[in-house]
Amino acid sequence: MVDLTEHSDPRGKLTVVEPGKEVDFEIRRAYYIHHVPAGAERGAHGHRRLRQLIVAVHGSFEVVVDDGYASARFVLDDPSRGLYVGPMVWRDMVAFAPGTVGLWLVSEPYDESEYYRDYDEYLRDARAIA
Ligand code: T46
Repeated sequence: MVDLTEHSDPRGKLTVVEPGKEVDFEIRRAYYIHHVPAGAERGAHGHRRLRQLIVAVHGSFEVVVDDGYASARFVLDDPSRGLYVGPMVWRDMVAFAPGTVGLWLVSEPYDESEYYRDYDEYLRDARAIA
């Protein structure tokens, strides 16, 4: 988990993500997920190269990460903290609260060939490089 720089004053809070400070990669793309129906799950993939910071800017959800050997579950419910996820990690996003907006800041342009969508293929490669 990464603590983000927060500026708080009587007008509210402003949270900053700046390459070289809160993240150590160049941010080349951003996307956000919203209007997630109750019970929907997203993810179920890994990335070969992509690095990302995930922030629940509103609401909450959980991210389950798996490196091919062990898994861990992180609750994202604070817009001043992000979850860094590196390459070769399988991830699932679950338990979205109603109205949640999740922000992804990532290191690469969109490239479908860079995804693992098949867990067995991911597992084989993840274990081969470990
Ligand atoms: C991730 C999770 C959290 C694009 O055309 N451009 C984009 O930049 C992205 C991210 C997606 N798309 C298209 C590809 C699919 O037709 O949007 C559609 C939904 O994407 P996907 O099925 O990959 O959605 P998620 O929620 O499973 O995964 C996405 C990201 O792909 C992934 O990197 O970490 O959000």
